[in-house]
Amino acid sequence: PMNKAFIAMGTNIEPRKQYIDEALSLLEKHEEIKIVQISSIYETEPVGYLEQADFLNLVIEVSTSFTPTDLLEACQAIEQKLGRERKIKNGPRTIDLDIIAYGQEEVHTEVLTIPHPRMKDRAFVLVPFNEIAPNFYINTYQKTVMQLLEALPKEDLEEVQKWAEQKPS
Ligand code: PH2
Ligand code: MG
Ligand code: MG
Repeated sequence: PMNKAFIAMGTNIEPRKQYIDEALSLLEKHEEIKIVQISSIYETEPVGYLEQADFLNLVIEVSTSFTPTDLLEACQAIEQKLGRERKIKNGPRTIDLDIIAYGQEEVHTEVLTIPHPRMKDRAFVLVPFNEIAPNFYINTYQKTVMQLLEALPKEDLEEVQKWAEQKPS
């Protein structure tokens, strides 16, 4: 059976766009994962640990036959392959792949919590998520993605701007 899941991606080490492209193509290499939608890319101010470069963030929808745990392992393998190092909590990274929702399932294991416990507070997740799935309903919060976004402080939205790749002229 195929399940609808959403993955939030973030990077703040150059070449940021290349890390995004490589992560997408590595996800697609799995027969068990089909990418269904890709949001715009947003440039966002760091949240949590402030002394670091701005991020590029986006959200994708996938259709997957993987279980949540298998999908997490696939995401972590991609982070490893793209040189992710974990030195500082919330610190700089080549690529971060977070499963933010997996159908209407709630998952609570040692290594995985779905829905992602901080997504409802984060404009850098909700803005791109709302772009591709405003009416997706999250049982855990009894709200749609759009309603979660509308509940954020308005000033948080200013820290999330659509990003346009600089094309050589
Ligand atoms: N990820 C974090 C912590 N802070 N800030 C932004 N702007 N974007 C992120 O993806 C991000 C963050 C932890 O994973
Ligand atoms: Mg994260
Ligand atoms: Mg992560």
